[in-house]
Amino acid sequence: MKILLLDGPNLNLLGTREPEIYGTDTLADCVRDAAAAAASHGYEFEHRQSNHEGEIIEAIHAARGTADAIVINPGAFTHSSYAIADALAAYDGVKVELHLSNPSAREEWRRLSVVAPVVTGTIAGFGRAGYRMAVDAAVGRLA
Ligand code: CA2
Repeated sequence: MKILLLDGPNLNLLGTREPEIYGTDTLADCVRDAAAAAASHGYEFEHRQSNHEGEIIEAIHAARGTADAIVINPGAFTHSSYAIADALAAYDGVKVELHLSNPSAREEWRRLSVVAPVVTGTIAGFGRAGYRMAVDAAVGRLA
């Protein structure tokens, strides 16, 4: 049983700017929490971060038949990528959309998530803790 965590564009820069929105923790800190949560439930865990839409789509395709759940923070692709939404729609496992901030409480253009209609559920606004929560939610849905 395996959980795939995907992080989208610019999340590799986490902890370097806008701490009032995203906190001071790095992506490595978030990934460590998610990996520990997966291990605590007896799940294998893989993490990928990419700044490229096509690579994220390829990773979702590769998860078909190899991962039981995807936790994905698509970054700004959340608001624009019908291609990532289509790839997620073609994935039959559990899908958790994850955001550090609460995009609905920010600029108008962040209020639309084009992936929201094709995921199992969304966790947003809890910062670093959301990474652990998203893994717990995925495992809970799989159990
Ligand atoms: O709140 C989230 O997790 C977001 O997915 C983060 C995206 C943003 O476009 C979404 O609307 C919400 C931005 C990721 C960039 O993150 C950085 C954080 C700190 C420093 C630089 C980039």
